[in-house]
Amino acid sequence: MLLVRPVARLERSDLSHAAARLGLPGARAEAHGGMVLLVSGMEASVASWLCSGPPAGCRLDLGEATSRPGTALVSGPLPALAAFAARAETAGQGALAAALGRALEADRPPSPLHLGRARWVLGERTRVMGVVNVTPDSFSDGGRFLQEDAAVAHGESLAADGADILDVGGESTRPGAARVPVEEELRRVVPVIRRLASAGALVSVDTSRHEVARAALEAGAVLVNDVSGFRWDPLLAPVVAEANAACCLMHVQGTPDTMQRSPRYGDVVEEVMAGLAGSLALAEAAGIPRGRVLLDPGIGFGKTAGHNLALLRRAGELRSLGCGLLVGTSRKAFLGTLCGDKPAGERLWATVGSVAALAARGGADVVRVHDVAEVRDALAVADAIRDAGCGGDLYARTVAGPAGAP
Ligand code: PMM
Repeated sequence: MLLVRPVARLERSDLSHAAARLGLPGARAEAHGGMVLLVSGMEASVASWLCSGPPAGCRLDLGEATSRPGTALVSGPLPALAAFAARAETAGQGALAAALGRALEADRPPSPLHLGRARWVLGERTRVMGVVNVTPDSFSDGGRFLQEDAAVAHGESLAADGADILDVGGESTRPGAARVPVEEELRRVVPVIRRLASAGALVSVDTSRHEVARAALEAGAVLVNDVSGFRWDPLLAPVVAEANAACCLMHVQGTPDTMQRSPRYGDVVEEVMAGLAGSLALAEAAGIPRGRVLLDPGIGFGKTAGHNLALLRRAGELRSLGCGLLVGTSRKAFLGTLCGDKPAGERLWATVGSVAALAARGGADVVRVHDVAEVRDALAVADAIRDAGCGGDLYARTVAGPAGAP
């Protein structure tokens, strides 16, 4: 799949990593001003068009021909890259032009997300999805909210803590989890969703099954959170489309049964991006517009700690898919490992650290967490640091015009 993504450059070493991805010696990687775009999955005809007329005012490094065919780094000032995208369009390279155009827009907020009657303007602040697991076996809170009343009370308390949306799930997706019968999943989630939604909360349902999604949407849910990204149940996307609902499409390598056995990637960001692009295509084919789609890299779902960290560091690169991003790090195993093998119940501060680090870099529009009050405070600070504008009086005013203009 042809993909173009902006290389996140926090440090000089990021460029050498990009060069290594292309099989080039690190010393050859040099940004030619402005942005650096990593192109992969080019067919031979696209690559030879690229070589025949390198973009004016930009630098082009093609990937090593035998081991990394179809890859390139293109860098340059934004106007030169935009002109190059326009030239690709007129030359009949529509797919390359579209992918370049989306990558050039990646630092702009995606279009607002429509959730039932609500409309979230993305980019303003990081929103919080509170987790309500109505399960006996979820990895961090299994069994605590299995009874309907306990689940509803928990949802209400997360809403009072400031959750923007509540994610109600009736089937654990922890590694090795067995599937529950549909009737049982319905029995667990539908009454809880009905009560929370009728009390005024925005509610999402964490399910991969169309039967459960349909009943949850009828009971008042506005978003379907599918950890399979529409891959496991072909009837799910049409149910979401028909209800004009929103969806969160997550990437997973394998299934919960097998996913943590030995996850492997050549380039984790690229493969997750390709998977999410495929899920987005399934959504669009079913008639779900991008303004109703969130994408999620699936932290811990068929990924090692190293894969998770690379995805969190480079989450912004996934913005070239043009949708809002949801990220779920809450209490996950890699956080425990980073903090000296802490169990799930002692990963609150590690969770807070992860969402703050992510938010300060603009890496997520929504975070999915168990501990809403603590995360809201951390996000208030991280978002404020990210958006800080005033650096003293000289920054607060525009220069006065002539004749005493204000
Ligand atoms: N993680 C879990 C469950 N559902 N959904 C999305 N979109 N993203 C996630 O990271 C995610 C998810 C596992 O956590 P839990 O068992 O505590 O709910």
